[in-house]
Amino acid sequence: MDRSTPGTLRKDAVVTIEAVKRALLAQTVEVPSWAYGNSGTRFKVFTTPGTPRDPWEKIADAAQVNAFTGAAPRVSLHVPWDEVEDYDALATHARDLGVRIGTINSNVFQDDDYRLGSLANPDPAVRAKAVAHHLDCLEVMRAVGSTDLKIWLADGTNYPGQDSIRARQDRIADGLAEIYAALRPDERILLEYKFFEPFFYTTDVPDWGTSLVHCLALGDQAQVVLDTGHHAPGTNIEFIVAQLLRLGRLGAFDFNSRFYADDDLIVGAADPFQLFRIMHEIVGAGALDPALGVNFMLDQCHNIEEKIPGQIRSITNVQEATAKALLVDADALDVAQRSGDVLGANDVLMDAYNTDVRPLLAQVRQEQGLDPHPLRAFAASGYADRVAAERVGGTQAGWGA
Ligand code: AOS
Ligand code: ZN
Ligand code: ZN
Repeated sequence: MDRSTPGTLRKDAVVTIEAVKRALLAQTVEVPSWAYGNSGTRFKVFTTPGTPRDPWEKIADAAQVNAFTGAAPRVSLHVPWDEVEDYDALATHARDLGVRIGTINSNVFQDDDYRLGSLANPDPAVRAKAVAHHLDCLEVMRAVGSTDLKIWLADGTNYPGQDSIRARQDRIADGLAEIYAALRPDERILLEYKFFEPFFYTTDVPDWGTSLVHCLALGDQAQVVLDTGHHAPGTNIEFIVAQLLRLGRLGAFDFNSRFYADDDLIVGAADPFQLFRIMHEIVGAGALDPALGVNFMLDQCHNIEEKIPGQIRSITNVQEATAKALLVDADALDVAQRSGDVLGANDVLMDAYNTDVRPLLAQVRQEQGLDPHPLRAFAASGYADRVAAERVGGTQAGWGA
């Protein structure tokens, strides 16, 4: 950054800008299959024309996001929402469209048996059923060539005294240990946390501390998923990111935005500055490098907006926050921090944040052979009209992504 002209890219900093461009080119974000289905609230599910009718069409839509951004080569699946007879064929279908299947998400929250929880359920038969579902998910992973199993447990209680808080932790630890024991050496469990909902008194994995405690007990192949929408208002999420990175236990992000709680709005829409601060921690730890194992995923739903453009916007929002984080003058920041220059340090960060990185990203896309404006290019492609004509009766995404 040129300190004399805040908000502009330094023209002579060729090496720096080239390095930033390289990092942006290498960055990928995984998209969720459920973002392409209809979703909504308990009040109303609005439908959109051309909504995918099955997992094959969801993957086709996800492939469009990759085609126009060049940055979304993986699609997360959800079992059973994306259940098919032939997973091998689904993986081939994805590859034919230029993407591949990423994380497999389990579902132990939609069955009547899970009224009192899944792995934490007081009934051993229900716990066994929840473990078995996860073992099935491992088989799906292997069939589609994925190595990550993402577990979000909706377990919790609604009333004080309803169940033993401690016993539920023990049951979860035992269930997770059974699933972990079935992992192959290259596979991971990604354990997500969420502070409340669907239960409202206790949640059994409510925070990063609880998720981390379980992951530490399991072993190196268990890591924490940080869903940006799953925190109480005012939580310093970048602090959690920094801590988990220190410990080598940040396995993945579920990116989205929230104004209230788990709204699953487009990432970077509610608080782009927070997203920048998160990406600053990522860049500072070198964790953009896939070798560190942090999977950047979206976990969103698009209740009223168009879905493919919603996903494209999400990818470009992540790219913009990343570009700004990459532009932070690390040396100047270090000097300011070491010398106790409080405002100077803050200024270094804000200079990067206030830079308009859209021209840089447009350039990166052009150099990739892509249209510099993915949203406009997608709109001009005619894909949305084509699928609206072809597809009738799109499916619902499933409950509350
Ligand atoms: C639920 O609130 C979580 O965000 C989950 O990550 C996710 O939506 C789910 O795993 C999809 O089944
Ligand atoms: Zn999530
Ligand atoms: Zn969520």
